[in-house]
Amino acid sequence: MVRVPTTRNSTSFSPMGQVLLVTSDNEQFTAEKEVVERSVLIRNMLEDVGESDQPIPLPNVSSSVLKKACEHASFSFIAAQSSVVTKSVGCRYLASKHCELIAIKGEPLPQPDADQSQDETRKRTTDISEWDQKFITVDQEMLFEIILAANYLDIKQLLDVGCKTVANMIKGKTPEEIRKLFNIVNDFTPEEEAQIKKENEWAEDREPIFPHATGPAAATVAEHAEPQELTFYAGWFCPFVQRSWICLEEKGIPYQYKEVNPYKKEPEFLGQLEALNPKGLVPAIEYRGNALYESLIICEFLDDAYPDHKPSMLPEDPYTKARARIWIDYISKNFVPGYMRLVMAQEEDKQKAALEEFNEVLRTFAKEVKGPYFLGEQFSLVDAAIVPWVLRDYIVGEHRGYSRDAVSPEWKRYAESVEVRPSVVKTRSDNDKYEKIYDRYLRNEAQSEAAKAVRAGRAIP
Ligand SMILES: N[C@@H](CCC(=O)N[C@@H](CS)C(=O)NCC(=O)O)C(=O)O
Repeated sequence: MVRVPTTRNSTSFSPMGQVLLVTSDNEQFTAEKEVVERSVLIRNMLEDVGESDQPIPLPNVSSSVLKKACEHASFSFIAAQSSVVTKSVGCRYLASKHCELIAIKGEPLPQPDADQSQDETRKRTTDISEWDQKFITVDQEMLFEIILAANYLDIKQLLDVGCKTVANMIKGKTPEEIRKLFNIVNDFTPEEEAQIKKENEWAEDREPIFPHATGPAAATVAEHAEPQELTFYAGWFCPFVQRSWICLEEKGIPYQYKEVNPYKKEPEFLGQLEALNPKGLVPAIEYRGNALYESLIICEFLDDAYPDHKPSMLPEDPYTKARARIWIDYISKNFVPGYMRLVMAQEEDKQKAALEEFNEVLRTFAKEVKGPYFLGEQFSLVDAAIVPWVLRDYIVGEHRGYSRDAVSPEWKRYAESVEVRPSVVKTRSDNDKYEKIYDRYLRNEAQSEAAKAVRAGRAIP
């Protein structure tokens, strides 16, 4: 019988209970209950069986891998305990003993468990603490066994360390080098390989953009493949495009959707888009042989060119219409740049200032909302002008501390009303695809015209 390293007999100094585990090679382990409960699988099993002396079988984990898993669980448990004021004297003692040990060895302390709000960030970085790096310096067979065991035992932190290690091994390598590293046989035909390369070409671009709409927007694109008197040159990812797209959908105007990547400054593409829009930006439209651009101007044009297609995006009454335009102008001058400044802010103090400024802009806007939409019952261009960024507010939620609740109850209610409007849902792609684009903005590395303008303190083009 093996006693797991880093755990001790509970009666000697720890009030924690002990658990008996049996591995695939029939070794028996005793381990501290609170340590092995880092495994969701074991925690659930213990809950199911209740107080019992019965050993817990782990038929998918060998003794050598379980030893490693427990070593990791033990350290992350200790780190968590040492970072909070523990209730149990035994735990505190255990924690301090291990911290002393680490301090003597001059090693950095492992980080405590990431809480739920840090979950997304955790997934996106490949940073590994020094302790984890040493821990995971094992041969490849053991590395993959650890990953499989972490997945089976459902130990989030250990799985992260394993997967990030593999991700770091892959980073920057060619497919051939990766095959060599992991001993993978290339079973693609040259034709299959060429096809895969072509499909993934976009990832090599300076501003990599997934090539087409996804989620509900993909179905909307498919419904608008046939030529019409109006061609909509669009990028599925672009919030400005979404404004005009929402108006097309609201009004039920027949249009042909054409996906263009405005960042891919290829001569034939640029020729086509620059002829349509001298700024080289999407959205642009071609209507009976004439070109137009600028999202909000396209929206107003649709009202004028298609008067029989209801609803109108601006109200009939001149005063209400003028007032709607004041708030559309407010969105363009305050809200959109405020959102971008917040996304692109790097230093903590700048992020904090940008968040305060952004929240204030939203609060001011929300006070004017009649509800459920800006002008009341009628969905209008004010809503279409702002809602693309309402859909994308989870980006600043995850990375910049924004929350709808923290703005105001009026804002939260408004955001929840506009984001479920059918024309909004129909033009929406999957969040994970938007996220990829915002990665570059979040690092302040985006090279779009809008990003360059924000960086230089100029108005967005
Ligand atoms: N003011 C323009 C902004 C359009 C815009 O910035 N579009 C972006 C995509 S979201 C673009 O085409 N960027 C290409 C580039 O920056 O080179 C509008 O409202 O239509």
